[in-house]
Amino acid sequence: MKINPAYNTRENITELYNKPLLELVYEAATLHRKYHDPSEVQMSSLISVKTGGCTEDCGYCPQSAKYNTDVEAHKLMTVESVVEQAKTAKANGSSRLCMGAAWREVRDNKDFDDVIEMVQEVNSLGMEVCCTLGMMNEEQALRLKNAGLYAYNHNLDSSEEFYADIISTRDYQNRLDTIDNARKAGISVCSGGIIGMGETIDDRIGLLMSYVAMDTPPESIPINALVAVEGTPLEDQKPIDSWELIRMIATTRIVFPQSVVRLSAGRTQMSTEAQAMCFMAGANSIFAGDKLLTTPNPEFNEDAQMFELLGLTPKVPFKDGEQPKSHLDEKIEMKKKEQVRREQELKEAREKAEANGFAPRKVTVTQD
Ligand code: SAM
Ligand code: DTB
Ligand code: SF4
Repeated sequence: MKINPAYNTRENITELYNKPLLELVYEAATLHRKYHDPSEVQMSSLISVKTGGCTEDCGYCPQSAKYNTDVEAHKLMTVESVVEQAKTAKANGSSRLCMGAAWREVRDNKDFDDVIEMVQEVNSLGMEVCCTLGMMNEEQALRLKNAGLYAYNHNLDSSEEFYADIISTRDYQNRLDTIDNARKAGISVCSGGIIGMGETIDDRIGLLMSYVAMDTPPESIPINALVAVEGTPLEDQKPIDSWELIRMIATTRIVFPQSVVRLSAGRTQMSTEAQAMCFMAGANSIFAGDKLLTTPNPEFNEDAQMFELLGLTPKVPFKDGEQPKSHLDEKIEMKKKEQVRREQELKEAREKAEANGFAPRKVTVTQD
């Protein structure tokens, strides 16, 4: 039951969303127990591998170059430092590592080659690797899949109607196309939204309806509470009430009984009691570690205490699917061969020149 047949229209999902809260949570908890082990919660860690300077204008995002926020732009991290951070996340109980880049879309350049290597390396640590790199085409999705990517995160954020109010530099269909490309490449889909941006309840239901309309809904659905960051157009949005988040999580759990529902951004403002209600309502994943991409998140040890208190255990990797194999990447291999060929040519030219009595000239070979 990937989509609950009892709740697959706008009308009956709205009715569900508006049920008395405890009824809604009870129904969600009951279904949750049928399809999942309620004591298990997936811990996923985020690394912002490329921060800030993004050309998009997503109204909620501190990484857009259009807004004046405290986020400093950084170029792509090195493969080594990503692997170091991944090891720490694994040692702290995370089974999944999600690498985020402040890109509008993936480009076929050296940075993408490096991301491919990051995916290979983190997959070889035995973690589920997820990326969120903006839009991508089918060929790029396949390269990521062959590198060992497990999941791709690409949020629809809200309803199609509300989308244009928060983003003008791309449209909803662009997002749907990228999700489709991930799906076609055999990558598990992670897609969800944000509440607290000024959207209506209809918009929240509209987000869920976009997933109901898919042949296969996302395996993983993150529900974020807006982190209102100074300098963004949504800086003055009031924090949403925890009850609204609990209601949204319970509704998502009931409509998509088999998906993983992630209690995502916004946990620093929530009490342990409110988070406990989210787990009761069917949330079975969190982002772990003291930072999301650029904003704070509870520390590993705070979450460890909460897990202990609530009797929760971290989910082990690859419980819902096989570990993908990392294959050699054709493009990177071709580049390496080309580099070897050019170095050989230069060596021969130097030897020939020296044999003819010319002084050697210093030449540096750079890789594109
Ligand atoms: N650039 C890529 C993209 O937009 O898909 C990947 C990174 S982007 C930061 C990933 C997601 O983070 C967004 O789709 C949005 O749902 C979420 N996000 C960004 N800023 C947020 C904020 N201030 N509060 C809550 N969620 C946020
Ligand atoms: C998702 O749904 N939430 C995460 C992850 N996917 C990439 C990102 C939350 C970002 C919150 C704002 C920030 O830290 O920059
Ligand atoms: Fe760029 Fe992603 Fe932020 Fe939008 S959400 S501005 S695409 S980093």
